[in-house]
Amino acid sequence: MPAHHFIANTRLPVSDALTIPVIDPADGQAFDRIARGSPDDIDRAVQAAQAAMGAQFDGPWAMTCARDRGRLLAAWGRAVLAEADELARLEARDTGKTLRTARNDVTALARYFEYYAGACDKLHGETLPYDTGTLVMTVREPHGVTGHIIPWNYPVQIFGRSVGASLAAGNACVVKPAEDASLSTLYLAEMAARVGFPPGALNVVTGYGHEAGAALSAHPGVRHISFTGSTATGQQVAAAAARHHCPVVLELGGKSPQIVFEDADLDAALPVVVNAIIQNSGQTCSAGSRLLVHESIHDAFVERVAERFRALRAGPPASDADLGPLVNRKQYERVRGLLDAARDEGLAEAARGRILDGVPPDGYYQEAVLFRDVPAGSVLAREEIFGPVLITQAFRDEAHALALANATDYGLVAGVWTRDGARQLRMARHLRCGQVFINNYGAGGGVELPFGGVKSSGHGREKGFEALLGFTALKTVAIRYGQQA
Ligand code: TXE
Repeated sequence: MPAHHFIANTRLPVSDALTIPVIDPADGQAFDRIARGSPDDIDRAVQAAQAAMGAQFDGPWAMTCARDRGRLLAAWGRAVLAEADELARLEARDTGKTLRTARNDVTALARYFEYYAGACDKLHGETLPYDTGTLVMTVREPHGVTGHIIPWNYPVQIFGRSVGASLAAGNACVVKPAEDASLSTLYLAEMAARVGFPPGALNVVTGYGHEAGAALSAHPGVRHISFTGSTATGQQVAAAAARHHCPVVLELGGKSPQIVFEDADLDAALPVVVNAIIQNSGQTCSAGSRLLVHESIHDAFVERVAERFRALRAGPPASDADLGPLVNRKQYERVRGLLDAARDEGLAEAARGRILDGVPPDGYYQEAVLFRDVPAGSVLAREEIFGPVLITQAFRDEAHALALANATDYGLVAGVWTRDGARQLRMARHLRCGQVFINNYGAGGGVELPFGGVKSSGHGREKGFEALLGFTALKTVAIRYGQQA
């Protein structure tokens, strides 16, 4: 299929000169091409979305009632499940994630559509006490055109949570997927047209961040932006959006601690702690990348983690490997560079997994690596690595654990393992982050749970009903019907 954008339910092919190769991270070879979107393409997509909304919110999409928006989302969710295998294969090939992870992502995508389908007609305002003689009510309205800049680590899940919520709230969307992972987004847009979304409700422009992404965040027709990605790019997106007073939700990186107290159920903690860093080869914003363990059990518990690390295998997505390759050469080199910097600091590896024999030589395979007793000032303790690299630190007591956990610019997630109920509540209260998971990590990814960060991890919330509220503008309507008291 020729490289194209998808605007107003129509494929818009581009000339070969305006394309970007799609690289398979498993072997480093190009297997497809996507369109390299320009500011003009973004403008076309925004105009299509504006036409769907109508200048007075009287266009075909704006006039689609909540019940029917819900039915469309539900139909889309069913279509996703019916084509789950194909979507997962496409996603795994494009991103390098294991087929197992891609399958989970697709299941979550369907669940987002299902959840937001049911939420469309429960999104309501309030009536407020005021004067006698005046009725005041609030009405939740869509922003209009929303922009969605999506990263490559969980393309379908992030599409589902952000586009699902935005369409449920009645907005029309323009999506700019990551240049490294656009295929599933294009596939989903075709599916949306097939299940009946009207032209312009969902538009996709592929391309580079500094071209198409920058044009989308700077477009004055865009009235809300949802961005997931790096902290530095998030700042640029927010600055561009601020010039036209456009609200922005930023879901940025993390350096999330997993804190294991001496009274924890260590058998339950062990597999979860390991999975929290190797899931998606560590390319997860909420990766539990710092393991803080009470000094009385640190060495013994870390040895159990090390044993697991030694058994981990990196390999192609379709194999039975525990970790797929990293997404691209840039990410591969970044992780290798941070590991080199750690060695320059004199940090010693406590354990290393392995790469399966016979993997293609140009694939971006990175073994899982464990470093123990890493000083707080080390590059590995500070930087988001976005690879399967876990560090450990020992803590003396609860206050020390909190100080270490909060000693980061980020504030996305924290995991706490303890059986002490009062300590659970104290930790939940004092950890500076967007979500705290106690005796679990990630709560199975529940789509109902609001998700987002504080500090450099961003602001605003994705997922759950909270995200739906964020995709609306509140209008206050006051009706005078009698004498004011
Ligand atoms: O991210 P970028 P990159 C972190 C992770 C990773 C690092 C770099 O630490 O190692 O970021 O990854 C688009 N205006 N995360 O370079 O640049 C881009 O095309 C508008 C954390 O891939 O932030 C893509 O669609 N958009 C993270 C998206 O932004 C721009 C997920 C993300 O790319 C743009 C990914 C611009 N000027 C990386 N420049 C998470 N929070 O989950 C780029 N983009």
